Amino acid sequence: MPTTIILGAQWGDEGKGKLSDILCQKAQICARAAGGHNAGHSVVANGVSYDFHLLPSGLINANCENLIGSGVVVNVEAFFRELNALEEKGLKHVREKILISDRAHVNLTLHAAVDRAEEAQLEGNKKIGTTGRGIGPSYATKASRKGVRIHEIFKEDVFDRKLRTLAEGYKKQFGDLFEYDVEEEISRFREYRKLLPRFVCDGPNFIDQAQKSGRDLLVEGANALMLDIDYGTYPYVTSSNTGFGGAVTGLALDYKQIKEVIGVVKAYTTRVGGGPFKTEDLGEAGTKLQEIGREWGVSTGRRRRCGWLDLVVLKYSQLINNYTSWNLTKLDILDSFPTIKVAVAYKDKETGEILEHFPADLDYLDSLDVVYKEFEGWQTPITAVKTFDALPAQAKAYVKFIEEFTGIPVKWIGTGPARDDMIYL
Ligand code: 2SA
Ligand code: GDP
Ligand code: MG
Repeated sequence: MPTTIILGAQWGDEGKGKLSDILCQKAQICARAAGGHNAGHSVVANGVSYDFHLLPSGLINANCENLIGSGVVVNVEAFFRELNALEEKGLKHVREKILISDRAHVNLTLHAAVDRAEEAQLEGNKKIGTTGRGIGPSYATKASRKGVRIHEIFKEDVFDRKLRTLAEGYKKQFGDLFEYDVEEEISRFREYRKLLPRFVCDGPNFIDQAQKSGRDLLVEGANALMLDIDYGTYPYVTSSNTGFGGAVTGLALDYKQIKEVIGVVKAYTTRVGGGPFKTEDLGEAGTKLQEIGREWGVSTGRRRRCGWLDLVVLKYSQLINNYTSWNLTKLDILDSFPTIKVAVAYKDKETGEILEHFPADLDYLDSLDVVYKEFEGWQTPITAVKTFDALPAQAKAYVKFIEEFTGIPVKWIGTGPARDDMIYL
């Protein structure tokens, strides 16, 4: 390694968790830098399927230490719930292998109540379609300097006062839409205050020591670039920096130690929640992708919208994150398609101008046509294929086109959900 960053290149659920699990068999530390318990990863290891929302997926590996970094918003209830769920699946070491940065902000039940109230105020297609986990409100209280950090949980008076002040403010703002019992939350934290100390560390110091001593560090991205607060399809985004920048600030990384930035890209596209999706297929192909790809949310169970791979999005994603390689995932989901479409440009309906860049203005984006290139499908199962050379010619052509178009090499190809279903190039 020593420091490798895994980032989602589209709208999330590309299969970051699976690559993370594979690399964590070697990595000594796995760290989350941003987001919260909205980041659902499903990982299949040794025949067992594990679900992660807040915890890093390095926890499957007994030799890997895990950190929830300073840029994450931490829901303490979800933290313990997820640790219990992993233990119930037979992982015995997890409590010894997880730490939380003292600088991370606390995601409260209060934030989820604000999330619900805010979504309720939005109409129709203006709704963001959040996970309802209070992620946006957590980053809002952080930015407005009213948030509560992990280390403040242990100052009971400060913690209780801050919660009551926040609750009072939101009650004034939302009235009956804000359904929340501050005293109930305060009493729950009396218990957490006893349970949490062993898990809390000085986050930036932990990373500094790890990088200085040359330990292999894997940063597991959450969500994806097109959901980034600055570069995603704003306002239909999550509220953190989900790209390269967020990984660096969320963990205080020494950038000189970063050797690889792997962009995880699904062989087609999915999106959960509202917002633009130029290559969405609302017909047969979209339904087929959803069913074969089992495209529903790990955290909320919501159906994911499905459509074709969009190389305009990918090029834009590359422009922001500067990936060193791609992990192309779920190529097997395309096994039965006679024809596979890929977006290569957008076209201005009025002027006929071809756009190769992703625009900021969503109304303008909405007005554009999509230019597709069609590929012949391979129509044969590829899950058992273990080398690039052994892939069907049509699948190789598809992969090569993605490499040439984006200028980035494909280093990993996912051919199924299990650890072994991965071709390494
Ligand atoms: P939020 O809750 O404020 O972060 O929602 C804002 C937008 O970000 C999207 N978002 C996601 N999109 C895909 N996958 C996510 N994680 C879960 C998963 C989602 C689930 O892995 O399946 O279980 O539903 C995720 N988290 C946030 C969200 O849909 C909004 O569009
Ligand atoms: P993440 O949020 O990016 O980690 O992705 P999710 O875990 O939310 O969604 C990806 C889903 O696809 C999970 O159920 C994975 O087990 C599964 N998956 C990952 N890679 C592959 C692959 O190459 N082929 C197939 N069929 N499934 C995969
Ligand atoms: Mg996911």
